[in-house]
Amino acid sequence: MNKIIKSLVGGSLCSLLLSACGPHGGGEELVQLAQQTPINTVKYEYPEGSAVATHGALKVDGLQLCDQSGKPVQLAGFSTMGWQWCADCYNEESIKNLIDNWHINILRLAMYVEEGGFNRHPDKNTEMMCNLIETCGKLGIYCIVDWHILTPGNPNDSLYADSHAFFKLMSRKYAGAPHVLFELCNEPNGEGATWEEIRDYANQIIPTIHAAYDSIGAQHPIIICGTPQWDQLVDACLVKGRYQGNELDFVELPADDRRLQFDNVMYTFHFYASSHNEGSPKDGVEDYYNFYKYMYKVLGQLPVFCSEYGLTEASGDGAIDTDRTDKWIHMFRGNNAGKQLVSFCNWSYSDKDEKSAALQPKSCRRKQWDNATISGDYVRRVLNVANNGATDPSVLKPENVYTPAAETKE
Ligand code: IDC
Repeated sequence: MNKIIKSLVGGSLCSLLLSACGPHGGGEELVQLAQQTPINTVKYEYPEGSAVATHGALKVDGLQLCDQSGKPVQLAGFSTMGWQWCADCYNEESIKNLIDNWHINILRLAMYVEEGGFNRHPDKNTEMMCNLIETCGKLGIYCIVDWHILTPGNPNDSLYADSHAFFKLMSRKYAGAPHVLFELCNEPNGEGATWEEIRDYANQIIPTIHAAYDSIGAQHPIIICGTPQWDQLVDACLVKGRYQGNELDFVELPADDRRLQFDNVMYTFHFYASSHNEGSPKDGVEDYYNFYKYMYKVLGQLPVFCSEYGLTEASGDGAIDTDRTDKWIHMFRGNNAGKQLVSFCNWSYSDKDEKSAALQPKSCRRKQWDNATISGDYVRRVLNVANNGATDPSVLKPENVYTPAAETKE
Protein backbone atom coordinates (compact mmCIF):
# COMPACT_ATOMS: atom_id res chain seq x y z
CA MET A 1 0.00 0.00 0.00
CA ASN A 2 2.73 2.39 0.98
CA LYS A 3 4.47 1.69 -2.30
CA ILE A 4 1.35 2.54 -4.24
CA ILE A 5 0.92 5.76 -2.32
CA LYS A 6 4.57 6.63 -2.92
CA SER A 7 4.21 6.09 -6.62
CA LEU A 8 1.26 8.41 -6.59
CA VAL A 9 3.18 11.41 -5.32
CA GLY A 10 2.09 14.10 -7.71
CA GLY A 11 -1.30 14.83 -9.14
CA SER A 12 -3.22 11.75 -8.17
CA LEU A 13 -2.00 11.66 -4.58
CA CYS A 14 -3.92 14.85 -4.18
CA SER A 15 -7.20 13.36 -5.24
CA LEU A 16 -6.57 10.24 -3.19
CA LEU A 17 -6.09 12.28 -0.06
CA LEU A 18 -8.81 14.72 -0.92
CA SER A 19 -11.37 11.97 -0.54
CA ALA A 20 -10.68 12.20 3.19
CA CYS A 21 -11.68 15.84 2.98
CA GLY A 22 -14.92 14.95 1.22
CA PRO A 23 -18.20 16.81 1.36
CA HIS A 24 -19.35 17.78 4.80
CA GLY A 25 -21.37 20.51 6.36
CA GLY A 26 -19.23 21.14 9.40
CA GLY A 27 -20.64 20.30 12.83
CA GLU A 28 -21.39 16.64 13.48
CA GLU A 29 -20.49 15.66 9.91
CA LEU A 30 -17.01 17.11 10.29
CA VAL A 31 -16.61 15.35 13.64
CA GLN A 32 -17.45 12.03 11.98
CA LEU A 33 -15.21 12.68 9.01
CA ALA A 34 -12.32 13.50 11.33
CA GLN A 35 -12.96 10.35 13.33
CA GLN A 36 -13.05 8.15 10.23
CA THR A 37 -9.97 9.65 8.61
CA PRO A 38 -7.13 7.16 8.84
CA ILE A 39 -3.91 8.42 10.36
CA ASN A 40 -1.72 9.34 7.46
CA THR A 41 1.40 7.31 6.97
CA VAL A 42 2.35 8.71 3.58
CA LYS A 43 6.09 9.08 3.18
CA TYR A 44 6.51 12.32 1.33
CA GLU A 45 9.25 12.53 -1.21
CA TYR A 46 10.14 16.18 -1.28
CA PRO A 47 12.01 17.37 -4.36
CA GLU A 48 15.77 17.21 -3.98
CA GLY A 49 17.23 20.52 -2.86
CA SER A 50 13.84 21.84 -1.73
CA ALA A 51 13.47 23.53 1.65
CA VAL A 52 11.74 20.56 3.25
CA ALA A 53 14.17 18.02 1.77
CA THR A 54 16.98 20.14 3.24
CA HIS A 55 15.59 20.94 6.70
CA GLY A 56 13.15 18.08 7.35
CA ALA A 57 11.01 17.93 10.49
CA LEU A 58 11.38 21.14 12.49
CA LYS A 59 11.66 21.46 16.25
CA VAL A 60 12.01 24.18 18.86
CA ASP A 61 15.17 24.21 20.91
CA GLY A 62 14.97 26.85 23.66
CA LEU A 63 14.12 30.06 21.86
CA GLN A 64 15.01 28.84 18.41
CA LEU A 65 13.25 27.07 15.56
CA CYS A 66 15.67 24.40 14.34
CA ASP A 67 15.86 21.94 11.52
CA GLN A 68 16.03 18.16 11.81
CA SER A 69 19.74 18.26 12.65
CA GLY A 70 19.30 20.89 15.36
CA LYS A 71 20.60 23.77 13.25
CA PRO A 72 18.80 27.13 13.64
CA VAL A 73 16.46 27.76 10.75
CA GLN A 74 14.61 30.84 9.61
CA LEU A 75 11.69 30.44 7.24
CA ALA A 76 10.38 33.32 5.18
CA GLY A 77 7.53 33.61 2.74
CA PHE A 78 3.97 34.75 2.40
CA SER A 79 0.54 34.36 3.87
CA THR A 80 -2.35 33.86 1.52
CA MET A 81 -5.29 36.26 1.67
CA GLY A 82 -8.66 34.76 2.58
CA TRP A 83 -9.14 32.62 -0.51
CA GLN A 84 -12.89 33.26 -0.58
CA TRP A 85 -11.83 36.59 -2.13
CA CYS A 86 -8.82 35.56 -4.22
CA ALA A 87 -9.12 31.85 -5.01
CA ASP A 88 -7.45 32.20 -8.40
CA CYS A 89 -4.19 33.35 -6.76
CA TYR A 90 -3.44 29.94 -5.24
CA ASN A 91 -2.60 26.97 -7.40
CA GLU A 92 0.41 24.87 -8.30
CA GLU A 93 1.56 27.30 -10.98
CA SER A 94 1.48 30.38 -8.75
CA ILE A 95 3.11 28.61 -5.82
CA LYS A 96 5.85 27.15 -8.01
CA ASN A 97 6.51 30.65 -9.31
CA LEU A 98 6.68 31.97 -5.74
CA ILE A 99 9.34 29.38 -4.99
CA ASP A 100 11.36 29.85 -8.19
CA ASN A 101 11.14 33.62 -8.61
CA TRP A 102 10.39 34.97 -5.14
CA HIS A 103 12.36 32.39 -3.11
CA ILE A 104 9.72 31.59 -0.51
CA ASN A 105 10.19 28.50 1.60
CA ILE A 106 6.92 28.76 3.53
CA LEU A 107 3.32 29.64 2.71
CA ARG A 108 0.76 30.37 5.39
CA LEU A 109 -2.65 29.06 4.39
CA ALA A 110 -5.10 31.54 5.90
CA MET A 111 -8.52 29.95 6.08
CA TYR A 112 -10.96 32.56 7.33
CA VAL A 113 -13.57 30.97 9.54
CA GLU A 114 -16.06 33.84 9.28
CA GLU A 115 -16.58 36.47 6.57
CA GLY A 116 -17.75 33.98 3.96
CA GLY A 117 -15.01 31.44 4.69
CA PHE A 118 -15.12 28.05 6.40
CA ASN A 119 -18.40 28.54 8.24
CA ARG A 120 -20.22 29.33 5.01
CA HIS A 121 -18.72 26.45 3.00
CA PRO A 122 -16.95 24.03 5.33
CA ASP A 123 -16.36 21.37 2.70
CA LYS A 124 -15.03 23.63 -0.05
CA ASN A 125 -12.72 25.41 2.36
CA THR A 126 -11.39 22.19 3.84
CA GLU A 127 -10.80 20.90 0.34
CA MET A 128 -8.92 24.05 -0.65
CA MET A 129 -6.83 23.70 2.50
CA CYS A 130 -6.00 20.06 1.71
CA ASN A 131 -5.24 20.89 -1.88
CA LEU A 132 -2.81 23.66 -0.93
CA ILE A 133 -1.13 21.56 1.76
CA GLU A 134 -0.59 18.86 -0.85
CA THR A 135 0.76 21.34 -3.37
CA CYS A 136 3.25 22.76 -0.86
CA GLY A 137 4.35 19.20 -0.06
CA LYS A 138 4.74 18.31 -3.68
CA LEU A 139 6.86 21.41 -4.29
CA GLY A 140 8.88 20.96 -1.08
CA ILE A 141 8.01 24.06 0.96
CA TYR A 142 6.60 24.37 4.45
CA CYS A 143 3.02 25.50 5.03
CA ILE A 144 1.02 26.72 8.00
CA VAL A 145 -2.53 25.51 8.53
CA ASP A 146 -4.04 28.77 9.83
CA TRP A 147 -7.48 28.70 11.48
CA HIS A 148 -8.04 32.35 10.67
CA ILE A 149 -10.38 33.75 13.29
CA LEU A 150 -10.69 37.52 13.52
CA THR A 151 -14.15 38.77 14.49
CA PRO A 152 -15.16 37.74 17.10
CA GLY A 153 -11.74 37.59 18.67
CA ASN A 154 -12.11 34.78 21.20
CA PRO A 155 -11.06 31.37 19.82
CA ASN A 156 -13.54 29.74 22.22
CA ASP A 157 -16.49 31.58 20.69
CA SER A 158 -19.27 29.21 19.66
CA LEU A 159 -18.85 30.38 16.06
CA TYR A 160 -15.51 28.58 16.06
CA ALA A 161 -16.77 25.32 17.56
CA ASP A 162 -15.56 23.34 14.53
CA SER A 163 -11.92 24.08 15.40
CA HIS A 164 -11.61 20.81 17.33
CA ALA A 165 -12.87 18.59 14.51
CA PHE A 166 -10.97 20.62 11.94
CA PHE A 167 -7.62 20.18 13.68
CA LYS A 168 -8.37 16.54 14.37
CA LEU A 169 -8.99 15.98 10.67
CA MET A 170 -5.90 17.93 9.60
CA SER A 171 -3.59 16.26 12.08
CA ARG A 172 -4.82 12.76 11.26
CA LYS A 173 -4.39 13.37 7.55
CA TYR A 174 -0.97 14.96 7.77
CA ALA A 175 0.58 13.43 10.89
CA GLY A 176 4.27 12.94 10.30
CA ALA A 177 4.41 15.12 7.17
CA PRO A 178 7.33 17.40 8.05
CA HIS A 179 6.15 20.28 5.90
CA VAL A 180 2.96 20.96 7.89
CA LEU A 181 2.85 23.49 10.77
CA PHE A 182 -0.29 24.44 12.67
CA GLU A 183 -1.48 27.90 13.77
CA LEU A 184 -4.21 27.33 16.33
CA CYS A 185 -5.98 30.65 15.80
CA ASN A 186 -5.23 33.90 14.07
CA GLU A 187 -5.12 37.05 16.22
CA PRO A 188 -7.16 36.67 19.39
CA ASN A 189 -8.52 40.12 20.23
CA GLY A 190 -10.96 42.00 22.40
CA GLU A 191 -11.60 42.09 26.11
CA GLY A 192 -12.64 38.44 26.40
CA ALA A 193 -9.64 37.01 24.59
CA THR A 194 -7.30 36.91 27.56
CA TRP A 195 -4.29 34.62 27.73
CA GLU A 196 -6.28 32.35 30.06
CA GLU A 197 -8.93 31.88 27.34
CA ILE A 198 -6.33 31.25 24.65
CA ARG A 199 -4.42 28.88 26.89
CA ASP A 200 -7.59 26.87 27.66
CA TYR A 201 -8.24 26.60 23.95
CA ALA A 202 -4.64 25.58 23.17
CA ASN A 203 -4.71 23.05 25.98
CA GLN A 204 -7.61 21.32 24.23
CA ILE A 205 -6.43 21.50 20.62
CA ILE A 206 -2.75 20.65 21.11
CA PRO A 207 -3.39 17.20 22.66
CA THR A 208 -5.80 16.45 19.80
CA ILE A 209 -3.06 17.21 17.27
CA HIS A 210 -0.44 15.34 19.26
CA ALA A 211 -2.60 12.22 19.53
CA ALA A 212 -2.38 11.65 15.80
CA TYR A 213 1.39 12.11 15.75
CA ASP A 214 1.89 9.93 18.83
CA SER A 215 -0.11 7.10 17.31
CA ILE A 216 2.45 6.72 14.52
CA GLY A 217 5.46 7.62 16.65
CA ALA A 218 6.12 10.86 14.76
CA GLN A 219 7.83 13.90 16.27
CA HIS A 220 5.32 16.56 17.33
CA PRO A 221 4.79 19.29 14.74
CA ILE A 222 5.49 23.00 15.21
CA ILE A 223 2.42 24.60 16.75
CA ILE A 224 2.07 28.36 16.62
CA CYS A 225 -0.19 29.76 19.31
CA GLY A 226 -1.91 33.14 19.09
CA THR A 227 -1.41 35.79 21.77
CA PRO A 228 -3.82 38.47 23.03
CA GLN A 229 -4.36 41.86 21.39
CA TRP A 230 -4.00 40.75 17.77
CA ASP A 231 -0.86 38.71 18.47
CA GLN A 232 0.87 41.65 20.08
CA LEU A 233 0.81 40.86 23.78
CA VAL A 234 3.29 38.15 22.97
CA ASP A 235 4.58 37.63 26.52
CA ALA A 236 1.12 37.39 28.09
CA CYS A 237 2.10 33.99 29.48
CA LEU A 238 4.94 35.60 31.42
CA VAL A 239 3.57 38.98 32.39
CA LYS A 240 0.05 39.86 33.34
CA GLY A 241 -0.84 43.09 31.66
CA ARG A 242 -2.08 44.54 28.46
CA TYR A 243 -0.44 46.28 25.58
CA GLN A 244 -3.19 48.54 24.41
CA GLY A 245 -1.67 50.21 21.40
CA ASN A 246 0.71 53.06 20.88
CA GLU A 247 -1.54 55.71 22.33
CA LEU A 248 -2.84 53.90 25.39
CA ASP A 249 -1.67 52.74 28.74
CA PHE A 250 0.42 49.71 29.43
CA VAL A 251 -0.24 48.16 32.80
CA GLU A 252 2.36 45.73 33.97
CA LEU A 253 1.28 43.38 36.73
CA PRO A 254 3.36 40.82 38.61
CA ALA A 255 5.15 38.20 36.54
CA ASP A 256 3.61 34.78 36.43
CA ASP A 257 4.80 31.86 34.27
CA ARG A 258 1.81 30.46 32.42
CA ARG A 259 3.56 29.10 29.33
CA LEU A 260 2.10 26.19 27.40
CA GLN A 261 3.56 22.92 28.65
CA PHE A 262 4.16 21.20 25.31
CA ASP A 263 7.18 20.76 23.08
CA ASN A 264 7.58 22.54 19.73
CA VAL A 265 5.25 25.39 20.64
CA MET A 266 5.91 28.95 19.45
CA TYR A 267 4.12 32.20 20.27
CA THR A 268 2.73 34.41 17.53
CA PHE A 269 3.71 38.00 16.85
CA HIS A 270 2.20 40.17 14.08
CA PHE A 271 3.15 43.69 13.02
CA TYR A 272 2.06 46.26 10.46
CA ALA A 273 4.98 48.66 10.10
CA SER A 274 3.08 51.93 9.68
CA SER A 275 1.05 51.26 12.84
CA HIS A 276 3.36 49.24 15.08
CA ASN A 277 6.73 50.83 15.63
CA GLU A 278 8.47 53.15 18.07
CA GLY A 279 5.15 54.70 19.08
CA SER A 280 4.50 58.31 19.83
CA PRO A 281 5.53 60.41 22.80
CA LYS A 282 3.09 60.62 25.67
CA ASP A 283 3.00 62.57 28.92
CA GLY A 284 6.30 64.16 27.91
CA VAL A 285 7.97 60.76 27.62
CA GLU A 286 9.59 60.31 24.21
CA ASP A 287 9.81 56.54 24.43
CA TYR A 288 6.48 55.96 26.17
CA TYR A 289 5.58 52.81 24.34
CA ASN A 290 8.14 51.55 21.93
CA PHE A 291 7.09 48.34 20.23
CA TYR A 292 10.63 47.60 19.02
CA LYS A 293 11.90 47.89 22.55
CA TYR A 294 9.18 45.55 23.81
CA MET A 295 9.81 42.84 21.21
CA TYR A 296 13.60 43.13 21.44
CA LYS A 297 13.21 41.94 25.03
CA VAL A 298 10.47 39.36 24.41
CA LEU A 299 12.64 37.67 21.78
CA GLY A 300 15.03 36.88 24.60
CA GLN A 301 12.26 35.14 26.52
CA LEU A 302 10.01 33.12 24.22
CA PRO A 303 10.27 31.34 20.85
CA VAL A 304 8.32 33.53 18.46
CA PHE A 305 6.93 33.09 14.96
CA CYS A 306 5.79 36.09 12.92
CA SER A 307 3.13 34.46 10.78
CA GLU A 308 1.81 37.77 9.47
CA TYR A 309 3.34 41.20 8.88
CA GLY A 310 2.56 44.07 6.59
CA LEU A 311 4.37 47.15 5.33
CA THR A 312 1.16 49.16 5.70
CA GLU A 313 -1.18 50.27 8.45
CA ALA A 314 -3.01 47.63 10.46
CA SER A 315 -5.99 47.95 8.13
CA GLY A 316 -3.90 46.26 5.44
CA ASP A 317 -4.06 49.50 3.48
CA GLY A 318 -2.77 53.08 3.74
CA ALA A 319 0.84 54.21 4.08
CA ILE A 320 3.70 51.85 3.27
CA ASP A 321 6.80 52.08 5.44
CA THR A 322 9.78 50.12 4.20
CA ASP A 323 12.29 51.65 6.63
CA ARG A 324 10.25 50.56 9.64
CA THR A 325 9.73 47.14 8.07
CA ASP A 326 13.52 46.91 7.63
CA LYS A 327 13.84 47.52 11.35
CA TRP A 328 11.57 44.58 12.19
CA ILE A 329 13.24 42.23 9.73
CA HIS A 330 16.67 43.15 11.09
CA MET A 331 15.29 42.22 14.50
CA PHE A 332 14.06 38.90 13.10
CA ARG A 333 17.50 38.23 11.68
CA GLY A 334 19.05 38.15 15.14
CA ASN A 335 19.11 41.77 16.34
CA ASN A 336 17.26 40.97 19.58
CA ALA A 337 17.94 40.00 23.18
CA GLY A 338 17.85 36.26 22.41
CA LYS A 339 19.74 36.50 19.11
CA GLN A 340 16.74 34.55 17.91
CA LEU A 341 16.08 34.02 14.20
CA VAL A 342 12.38 34.66 13.72
CA SER A 343 10.49 33.25 10.75
CA PHE A 344 8.18 35.64 8.93
CA CYS A 345 5.30 35.58 6.44
CA ASN A 346 4.09 38.66 4.59
CA TRP A 347 0.43 39.67 4.33
CA SER A 348 -0.42 38.97 1.64
CA TYR A 349 0.26 37.16 -1.57
CA SER A 350 -2.87 38.29 -3.34
CA ASP A 351 -4.12 40.76 -5.90
CA LYS A 352 -6.74 42.32 -3.64
CA ASP A 353 -7.07 46.04 -4.24
CA GLU A 354 -5.22 47.19 -1.11
CA LYS A 355 -1.70 48.39 -0.41
CA SER A 356 -0.56 45.29 1.48
CA ALA A 357 -1.28 42.96 -1.44
CA ALA A 358 1.86 41.78 -3.24
CA LEU A 359 0.29 41.78 -6.69
CA GLN A 360 -1.51 44.43 -8.68
CA PRO A 361 -5.30 44.07 -8.94
CA LYS A 362 -6.49 41.41 -11.42
CA SER A 363 -3.00 39.87 -11.78
CA CYS A 364 -4.10 36.40 -10.69
CA ARG A 365 -6.89 36.05 -13.22
CA ARG A 366 -4.32 36.95 -15.88
CA LYS A 367 -1.71 34.63 -14.37
CA GLN A 368 0.69 37.57 -13.98
CA TRP A 369 2.39 36.03 -10.98
CA ASP A 370 5.25 38.58 -10.91
CA ASN A 371 3.16 41.73 -11.35
CA ALA A 372 4.32 43.17 -8.01
CA THR A 373 3.03 46.19 -6.12
CA ILE A 374 5.37 48.41 -4.08
CA SER A 375 4.85 46.08 -1.13
CA GLY A 376 5.36 42.96 -3.24
CA ASP A 377 8.54 44.33 -4.76
CA TYR A 378 10.03 45.05 -1.34
CA VAL A 379 9.09 41.62 -0.01
CA ARG A 380 10.55 39.90 -3.06
CA ARG A 381 13.86 41.72 -2.51
CA VAL A 382 13.92 40.81 1.17
CA LEU A 383 13.22 37.16 0.38
CA ASN A 384 16.00 37.19 -2.18
CA VAL A 385 18.37 38.36 0.55
CA ALA A 386 17.03 36.23 3.39
CA ASN A 387 16.41 32.96 1.54
CA ASN A 388 18.65 33.21 -1.48
CA GLY A 389 21.76 34.87 -0.05
CA ALA A 390 21.57 37.79 -2.49
CA THR A 391 23.01 41.23 -1.82
CA ASP A 392 20.56 44.09 -2.34
CA PRO A 393 21.41 47.46 -0.76
CA SER A 394 17.87 48.74 -1.44
CA VAL A 395 16.46 46.70 1.45
CA LEU A 396 17.50 45.89 5.02
CA LYS A 397 19.58 49.05 5.16
CA PRO A 398 22.15 49.18 7.96
CA GLU A 399 20.83 52.56 9.15
CA ASN A 400 17.51 50.88 9.93
CA VAL A 401 18.89 48.58 12.61
CA TYR A 402 17.14 49.21 15.94
CA THR A 403 19.48 49.83 18.84
CA PRO A 404 18.04 49.31 22.30
CA ALA A 405 20.12 52.12 23.79
CA ALA A 406 17.08 53.68 25.47
CA GLU A 407 16.67 50.54 27.52
CA THR A 408 19.79 51.10 29.53
CA LYS A 409 18.40 54.42 30.78
CA GLU A 410 15.60 52.68 32.72
C1 IDC B 1 -7.74 41.93 6.14
C2 IDC B 1 -7.61 41.99 4.63
C3 IDC B 1 -8.78 42.72 4.04
C4 IDC B 1 -10.06 42.07 4.52
C5 IDC B 1 -10.10 41.99 6.03
C6 IDC B 1 -11.31 41.23 6.49
O1 IDC B 1 -6.38 42.61 4.31
O2 IDC B 1 -8.74 42.71 2.63
O3 IDC B 1 -11.17 42.85 4.08
O4 IDC B 1 -8.95 41.31 6.49
O5 IDC B 1 -11.39 41.15 7.87
C7 IDC B 1 -4.91 41.29 10.31
C8 IDC B 1 -5.69 40.07 10.02
C9 IDC B 1 -6.00 39.95 8.56
C10 IDC B 1 -6.33 41.31 7.97
C11 IDC B 1 -5.07 42.17 8.06
C12 IDC B 1 -5.20 43.56 7.44
O6 IDC B 1 -5.07 38.89 10.48
O7 IDC B 1 -7.08 39.07 8.42
O8 IDC B 1 -6.68 41.14 6.62
N1 IDC B 1 -4.67 42.28 9.44
O9 IDC B 1 -6.18 44.29 8.12
N2 IDC B 1 -4.37 41.63 11.46
C13 IDC B 1 -3.81 42.84 11.36
C14 IDC B 1 -3.99 43.28 10.06
